[in-house]
Amino acid sequence: MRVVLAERRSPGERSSLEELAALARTLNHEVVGVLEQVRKPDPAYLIGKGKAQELADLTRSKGANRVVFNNQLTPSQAYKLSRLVGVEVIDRFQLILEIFAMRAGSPEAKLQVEYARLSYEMPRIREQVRALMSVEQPGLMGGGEYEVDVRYDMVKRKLVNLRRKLKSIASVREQRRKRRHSRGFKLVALAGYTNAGKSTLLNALTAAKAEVDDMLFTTLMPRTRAMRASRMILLTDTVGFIDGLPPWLVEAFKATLEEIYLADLVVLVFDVAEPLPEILRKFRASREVLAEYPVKVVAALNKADLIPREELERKLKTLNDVTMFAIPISALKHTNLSSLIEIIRTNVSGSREPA
Ligand SMILES: Nc1nc2c(ncn2[C@@H]2O[C@H](COP(=O)(O)OP(=O)(O)OP(=O)(O)O)[C@@H](O)[C@H]2O)c(=O)[nH]1
Ligand SMILES: [Mg+2]
Repeated sequence: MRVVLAERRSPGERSSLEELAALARTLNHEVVGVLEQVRKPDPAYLIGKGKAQELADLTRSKGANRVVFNNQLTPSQAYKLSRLVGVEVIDRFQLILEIFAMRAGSPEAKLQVEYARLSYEMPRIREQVRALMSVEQPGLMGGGEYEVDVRYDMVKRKLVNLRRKLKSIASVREQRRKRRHSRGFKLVALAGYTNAGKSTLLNALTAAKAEVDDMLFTTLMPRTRAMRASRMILLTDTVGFIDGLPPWLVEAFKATLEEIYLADLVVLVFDVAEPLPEILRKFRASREVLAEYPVKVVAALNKADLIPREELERKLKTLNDVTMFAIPISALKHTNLSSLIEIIRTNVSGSREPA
């Protein structure tokens, strides 16, 4: 699939087209063109009319068969855009949903992804059907309303059903956590942005053979293993964070994310090779995700092997100002893991009691 990426942003807003490109590559899409515009959102095309025409020309000249917007599109915007550019137009969240669907191996993951997909669709059904009807069969609006209702009810019923199943999965997970706690195990969650190296770290510290890949969202479902150095400490690898996740997506993955929230300790894994402002931004955003939960956090500055010593020390100094424990490691090269293990050991003992 050949894709053109598009982004609208407000003045002063940071571009995240690079991340969108990484998401697209994860789906095996080849990025053949990029278009960006700084302006306020336009109700019709999101970008300006002229820019939309430019997008159509770019898509045609590059022979692209899909356009991916980094912004959320209303169904009517997506519809109008796709009529103008002549190929399918989707937004960032549809792209993420497709990746999740591709990665979802277990029945639990499939349920969560299905729930997320329907939650995305639900508020759009009315507008979607209307947009279709008004363009193609203007006379049939009356019948269309009936179609909408049927579809709406069906999706609603499915969502209720899925929610029930997800609840029971969450309670199975909860029981298991309680059992482990009562047997004296300490639970440590590896969390952090996607591609930071969480699974590589899990493999380095345990006997796990979790899949590792330079793609986003390789891991969807938690995997728990005993730490080699301390058999009573269980490490859990989790789904990665990404910027701007809508609440419905977080809601769908609630059972999974609870492995993070309800751990005795969270090891937040960062890619220390990224620029410092980016690391700091991700650090703050991750802390925000965890803010509601009284869980202890240590920061593992991973991929230290990729940067020169001076750069690492400079970053470490800044990060030590914002967090108590920031420790540089290389999960890949097994560097400094003993220090991390020590920090984990000290911080899980005497942490909160099982719920
Ligand atoms: N150079 C270097 N690369 C690393 C290190 N740790 C992980 N990587 C690479 O970073 C990429 C992502 O690693 P993963 O362990 O899959 O990352 P993750 O956080 O589990 O990612 P998701 O499951 O996709 O969210 C892979 O290509 C790893 O080989 C490290 O310490 N140094
Ligand atoms: Mg992973």
